[in-house]
Amino acid sequence: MTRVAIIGAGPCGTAQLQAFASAEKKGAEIPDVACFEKQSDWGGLWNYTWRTGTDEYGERVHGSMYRYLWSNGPKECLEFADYTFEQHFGRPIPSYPPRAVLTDYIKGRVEASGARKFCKFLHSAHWVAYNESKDNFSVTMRDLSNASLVTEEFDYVVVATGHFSVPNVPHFDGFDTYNGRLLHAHDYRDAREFAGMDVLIIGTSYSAEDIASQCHKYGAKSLTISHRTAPTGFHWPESFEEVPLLTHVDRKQAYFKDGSSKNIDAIILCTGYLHHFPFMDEDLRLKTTNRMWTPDLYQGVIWQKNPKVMYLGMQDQYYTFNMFDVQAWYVRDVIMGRIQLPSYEEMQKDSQAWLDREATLENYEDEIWFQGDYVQTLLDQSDYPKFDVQGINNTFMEWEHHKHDDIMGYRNNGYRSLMTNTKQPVHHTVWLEALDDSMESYLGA
Ligand code: FAD
Ligand code: NA7
Repeated sequence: MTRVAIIGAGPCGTAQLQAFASAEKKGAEIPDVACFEKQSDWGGLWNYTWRTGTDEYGERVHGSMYRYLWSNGPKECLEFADYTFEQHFGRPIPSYPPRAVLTDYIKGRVEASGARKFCKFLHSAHWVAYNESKDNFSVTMRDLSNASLVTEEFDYVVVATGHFSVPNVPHFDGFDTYNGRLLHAHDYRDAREFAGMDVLIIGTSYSAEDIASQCHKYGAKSLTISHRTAPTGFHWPESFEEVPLLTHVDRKQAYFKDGSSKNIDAIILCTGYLHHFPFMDEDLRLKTTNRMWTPDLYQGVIWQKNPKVMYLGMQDQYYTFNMFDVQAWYVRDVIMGRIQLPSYEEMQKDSQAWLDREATLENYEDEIWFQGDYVQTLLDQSDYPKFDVQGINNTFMEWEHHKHDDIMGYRNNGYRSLMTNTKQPVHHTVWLEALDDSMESYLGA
């Protein structure tokens, strides 16, 4: 029987499990599937942990999520087509749920499908190598429960370990002797730590805008956002300032490229993450930056140099959960022989066309339509329930406009579900004043 190893049980790995479970439910004979997850439960980044650095087993802590995190995009853009929010929560709920609510939703679907039977928790991928003679893979796992190494053979390997976990940490002169708190976003956990402080944020993307907003919400004295390429351009509150790139620090004084300087109590490096797969043999290892089209992956998922290796969710992400789903359904159908892959040359040619288009993208609107077209391409090729991709693109446009109108207030909007067509309510409390991020508070009237 064909054996499939899935590495990681976050939203991507659980999407892959859901895809197989759904085929099984429809009567298909599915392969022998095993999902290896280094945490003690599924959910990926959405499982909050207070830990930073290494965990109780000496493994690198995967989690980058922090307390009080609310979705930074409308849930209507990530909704599963086979399991709606209304199905899970029994009624329409507001559009920007806090972390616990999204975690409950992700876990609820895969729990209901009975896919837990495929999972081995506390198993960390250690090494994956291709066996030329057998045309299969030896997958070595570290069983964290008893610190032993276990090797099994598989015909396919699906890598679903995410790419927002291993921090990209630049160095700036003076960091060695900086007299304040210095950390990367990966290790940021609680905004209250920064109450009353003058905080410097390096970077201008999602982590920067959300962590800056959080620090403001929970009482930071001032926020200074330092950019390498361009300022964010959002209408920030008065206590914010956007400055060019940091040049160096001297004790607690931070100096910037325009010659200005400022006394800073804490520096948070919101400088992104590395695609890091140290457990994959060199020939199988994806090497890419965080971008809209990842090279060497046919249809964004198939490792062209050895198409029995698949990578899920490796793109920079506007679309998330439902994109992971269409990827997982496509991968399932390749593995189950329902989709035939073309030659290496044809795969390369197809990828090159996407890369050429990626090079023409000028702004977020172009990027959203690009990713929407990609999602549609995969959606057309499997039996994943059809959904209105253009409608989701339009919701993304509204979201971006709301952010540019009011960065502190965009989460106070409600959108129409593209899956159920129901307009979702606005939250009972405006985001800036909603300090309690529990599921009970969010779902309360
Ligand atoms: P992950 O969620 O990272 O899951 C990967 C899994 O693989 C983890 O469970 C991990 O333990 C496991 N793993 C890793 N290495 C190994 C190994 N060697 N062996 C075995 N298992 C391993 N998306 C949104 O849609 N909305 C948001 O609001 C949002 N906010 C975000 C906020 C932050 C701070 C971050 C970092 C990301 C956010 N995202 C958001 C994007 C996020 O990437 C996706 O929502 C989603 O978690 C990606 O799923 P994944 O399965 O690819 O990766
Ligand atoms: P992103 O989106 O990859 O952004 C990384 C940011 O870091 C971006 O603004 C970069 O600036 C900046 N960066 C990277 N290296 C440097 C150096 N050396 N100096 C200064 N600035 C730098 O990562 P995020 O963490 O924001 O988002 C990842 C996910 O987490 C996302 O899905 C969210 O939902 C949460 P650039 O524009 O390239 O000049």
